[in-house]
Amino acid sequence: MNKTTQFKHLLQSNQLEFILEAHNGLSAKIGEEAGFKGLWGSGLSLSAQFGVRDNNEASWTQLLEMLEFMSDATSIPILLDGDTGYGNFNNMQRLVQKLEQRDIAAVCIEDKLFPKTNSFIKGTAQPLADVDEFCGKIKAGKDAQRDDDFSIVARVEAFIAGWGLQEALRRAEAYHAAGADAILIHSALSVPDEVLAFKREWGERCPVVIVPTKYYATPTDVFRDHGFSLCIWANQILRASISAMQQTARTLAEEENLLSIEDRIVPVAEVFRLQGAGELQEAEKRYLPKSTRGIRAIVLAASQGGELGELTREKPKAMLDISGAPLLSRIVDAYNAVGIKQITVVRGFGKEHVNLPNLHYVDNDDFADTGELLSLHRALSELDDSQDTLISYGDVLFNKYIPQMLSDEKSDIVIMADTHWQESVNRHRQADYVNCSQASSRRAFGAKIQLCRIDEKLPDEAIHGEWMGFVKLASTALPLVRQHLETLLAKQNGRQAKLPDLLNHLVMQQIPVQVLYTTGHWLDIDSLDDVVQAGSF
Ligand code: SPV
Ligand code: MG
Repeated sequence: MNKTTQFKHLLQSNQLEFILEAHNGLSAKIGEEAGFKGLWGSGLSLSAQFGVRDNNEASWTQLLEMLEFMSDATSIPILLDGDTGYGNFNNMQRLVQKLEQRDIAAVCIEDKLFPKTNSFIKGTAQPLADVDEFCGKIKAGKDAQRDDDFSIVARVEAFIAGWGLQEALRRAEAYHAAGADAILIHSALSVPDEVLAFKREWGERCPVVIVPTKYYATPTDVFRDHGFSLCIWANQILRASISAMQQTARTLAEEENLLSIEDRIVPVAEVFRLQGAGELQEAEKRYLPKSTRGIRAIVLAASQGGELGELTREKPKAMLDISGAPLLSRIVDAYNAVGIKQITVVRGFGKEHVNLPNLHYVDNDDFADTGELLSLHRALSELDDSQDTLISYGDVLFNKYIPQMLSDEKSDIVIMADTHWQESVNRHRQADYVNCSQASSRRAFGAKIQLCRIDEKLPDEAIHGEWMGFVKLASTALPLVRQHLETLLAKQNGRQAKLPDLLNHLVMQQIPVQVLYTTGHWLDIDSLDDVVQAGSF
């Protein structure tokens, strides 16, 4: 429903409605979230938030800019406190046009002289507008509006200026006849006597709006019983924020630390929520090219690496010192070198030692009796499906061209295999060998090679290479891979399963796993000998 129509319904509903003061996009949004069906663009609050007086010191176009933010931030109607209309009938017409353009539902103008003064500052000394001049302004405003539901509220300041009920009624009658959609009857008394007397005489001629700032002690049911249409809480959000700001500022100035403040203020996450940061993140997934979103890495580093004996008695393998820097920091450097800086590390054994900065840590505290797939699952549970993901091990050093090749490859699931696998065999260690749709050869160059099986125990004649521990999952493959990962983990011994088990499972499900062949430029740290070699890697 149009905001203008929403506001009209508030004015015309047969119950007392409430609108809340707001003075910027944030307060407007907070008002809407609290459940208000409309907002009051208070002149006092708007000028105060600019740090100026409520005397038309801020120009009306400056107010308009802020109203645009308020309107954009909300879906409920705004009634602008338009003071005196910022000039004569001509200025009023332009004001109405500009408000309609910004989706402001209604404007209230008061029968005082420009520049006005807030009604609570020496009200009785304030001159009132000439009735005929003010009626012309109302008529001009009504003639200027394009939307039939745009409302003009005429504010009667007769009580404020020290005139009595008869003057208030005379003015209200004239404004109503000039086309005003409602009358706002204002009073500076601490009791509601003036507005109640007015309403008794006025009856139901048109909706009546009140601002009980000074007669706040009056029970709201009194207003209901008298048939008022709209009640404006005109400045309480501004005042509440001033209290909070003053208290916080003073405490910080005195204490010079955040300790007694932090728990009394909203977390920055709440600021982001109010700003709609989540919506932007969703939009980025839809509209940004994938390359711009970047690629991220998961490093599986939960295991102790017991084969290194004394070296890994306390620290896990990933934190082994390699020529003055931990192995993990060399891995991070290689990723960083190709622009990958979002790195999630799964820790387990000796996790307190795995503490390099700028990494996202996920813990697998069951590392002693679980396998890599559980670690991978822990990491993926904390990540969304928006980014391509490289997976590697915390004990494998590599040249930066490896993550580069994997990122450049467009297929959904990609692994890398070293065709110089026989050299590894010479070192008599266990390795994950791959059998593929095609061996590496000049003829195979450029062809899409698919994984057929990955196994430590392949017969030599079936081996096409040694898997180097890298898997790339495109963002589009993540939901499917998650699903299969969970299926495997749920199986008997699933919690001990390793990455090759996942790859074989995917192949068995006819999900293609592409293989990129390469030679060398990586080092799996499995022995003291490897540690020595790593120094010159
Ligand atoms: C305002 O909120 O700016 C008003 C109401 O005009 S009052 O301050 O009570 O005059
Ligand atoms: Mg005002």
